[in-house]
Amino acid sequence: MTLPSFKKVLVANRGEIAVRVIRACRELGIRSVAVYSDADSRAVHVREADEAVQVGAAPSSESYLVGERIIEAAKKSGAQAIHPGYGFLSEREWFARAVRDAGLVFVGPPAEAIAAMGSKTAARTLAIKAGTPVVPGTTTPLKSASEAAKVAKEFGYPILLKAAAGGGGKGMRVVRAESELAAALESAQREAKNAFGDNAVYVEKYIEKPRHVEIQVLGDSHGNKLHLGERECSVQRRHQKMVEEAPSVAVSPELRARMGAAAVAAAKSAGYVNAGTCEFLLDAKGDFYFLEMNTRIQVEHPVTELVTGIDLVQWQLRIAAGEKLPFKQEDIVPRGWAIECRITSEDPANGFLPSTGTIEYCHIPGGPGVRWDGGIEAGSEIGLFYDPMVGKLIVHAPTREAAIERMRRALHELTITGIETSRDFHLRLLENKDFRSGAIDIQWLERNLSQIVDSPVPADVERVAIIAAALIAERQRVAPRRATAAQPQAASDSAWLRAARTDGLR
Ligand code: MV4
Repeated sequence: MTLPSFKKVLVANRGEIAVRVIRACRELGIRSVAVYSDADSRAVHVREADEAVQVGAAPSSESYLVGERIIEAAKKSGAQAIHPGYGFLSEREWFARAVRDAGLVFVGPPAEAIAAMGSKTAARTLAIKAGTPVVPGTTTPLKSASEAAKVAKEFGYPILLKAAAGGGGKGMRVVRAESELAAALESAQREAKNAFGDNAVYVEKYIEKPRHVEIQVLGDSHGNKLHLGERECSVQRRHQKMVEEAPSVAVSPELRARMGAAAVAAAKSAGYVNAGTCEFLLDAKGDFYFLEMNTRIQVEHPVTELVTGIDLVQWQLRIAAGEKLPFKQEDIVPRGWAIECRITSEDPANGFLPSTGTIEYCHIPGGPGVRWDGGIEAGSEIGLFYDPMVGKLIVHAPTREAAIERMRRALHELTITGIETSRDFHLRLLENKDFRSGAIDIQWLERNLSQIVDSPVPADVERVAIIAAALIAERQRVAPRRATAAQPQAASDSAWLRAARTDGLR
């Protein structure tokens, strides 16, 4: 394998994904250029890169989203390519085009492929042409409620109205009867117009209680395309994934091959190159339906890396530099089980309210099969300008059970103080019997949220007892007489108090 021809790459992002890309660059012998806003001058990604360029004020609309500034920074620093990470400019067709027009390489798909997959109705049309199963429905925007009613009659209620330009569930309405249709269509169109500046809404059959299973695709510029298996992403709240795994308990090798082939076919029809992901709904019967294609590296890519042994970010860079994929589809077999927990600066006890402050102490887990992709350290300031995800804890083990035990162990090691985080919530979630058996769907977390938030973290009860024990032991050590006078005889002490005292003195 030849090394990529890039000598320097600009990383148009911040936080953990910027650090992830910088790491890949360093391993490939590529120099990295970070960009940063006024809020990020002392951020980890800025220090980890070989160079850094300030691109504007704290709001992302004045820094990480200003394409011209970023392209200018790339040219000034002598970078040959720009890696957009996820979010920000990663799926903006105009940015991919502007990078190319500036004589630089966009580390991602061609602008045309981003455009082709950018509209849900266009993506459905492409998928249908490719023979990829899509949810029954239309591929053109609805003109009236009566048109919607006619389509709905074909496959029956409930139906789902969706914004063609949609994302994140905006402009979506479930309709369970014809009588609700007109009002739902009007409000979906209004919401779509406000969110995307486009009121186009189309209709799909509503799939009840499906799983969200997505297929990682990788394609080079020489016509080779393959899939790297699935990720199970059903554990989500308000369209924010909280736990992802690879593989999925619901996907057999045979189903993986069929979903994989369907994803590769959809990618081919869009002229896709580089790393991308096809999202599917998988219903209880085992039928799957293409939803959309994400034309970027995704947050949850590490679980695929761990089970396939393929470094996706390195391959993004190698593909962008013109390299050929050296592996064949049959070489790719998922090994073991990987789980990722997205650690956010949110307070689950307070309705997941974003928590701000300075990280005062930070202990990152390690040991066998544990990976941390983070962008924070002690001293990092967590504000409200950007996404609340501070890092991802990812584990790999031979089986799902072993991976869950490993994640539990690693979450216990993870200590972040100064801000609230989702860490304890993740520990609680891992105790849940539905999660443990894999009996989950896309609404499972929201149905069970309050029960999980209110459940105890068993090992933490022990931890609190030990801290209490240390305090009791210390009090009795410094004031033995008062303790003797005020407390019951040792013989009548509870086993708990005796154990506590010895543990506390250790
Ligand atoms: C659906 C669906 C059920 N039936 N389409 C939500 C966001 C967008 N990416 C697609 N979404 C859905 N489309 C049909 N025909 C349910 C969802 C959905 C969902 C999908 C994936 C992950 C989480 C979700 C949460 C709620 C609804």
